[in-house]
Amino acid sequence: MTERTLVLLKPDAVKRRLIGRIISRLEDKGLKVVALKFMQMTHDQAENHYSVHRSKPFFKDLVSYITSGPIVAMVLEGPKAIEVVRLMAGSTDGSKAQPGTIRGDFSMGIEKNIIHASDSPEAYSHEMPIFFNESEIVEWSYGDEIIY
Ligand code: FUP
Repeated sequence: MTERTLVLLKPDAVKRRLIGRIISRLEDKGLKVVALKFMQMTHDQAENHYSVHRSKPFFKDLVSYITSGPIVAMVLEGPKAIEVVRLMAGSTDGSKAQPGTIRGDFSMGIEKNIIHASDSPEAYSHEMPIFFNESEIVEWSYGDEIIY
């Protein structure tokens, strides 16, 4: 079933000039970009995005980090897109993430871990409107369904 997921390339990905390489990996897999934005998150957006972690000891540092520089926000579409992008992202802690995953290949840390990807349809429904209006999501077709 085709679904959508919200992906963020975090400030460390942008500062390390990894935007193109990471988007290439996601495109190579067959995921379709349906929305894309370069932006800097506000404090309010960051607190809302990470609201499930509000009571955690790392919350304050996480909010400062995610607002410390520009990010890329994307909505990607594809069959089981949520599960597929989570697999490609790898475990939260880059030092433990499998080589071959985005975090496994590009991160050594748990905070500066390059990428965020929605972990459920409920998370997507919460996260997507923080970054995009419904009108910014573009419905389009490759014109070749064999892509999947
Ligand atoms: P993930 O879904 O893999 O992005 O991970 P979580 O939702 O568990 O955590 C969200 C973000 O909090 C992570 F990307 C990094 C940060 N984090 C920490 O900084 N310290 C921790 O101990 C756990 C998570």
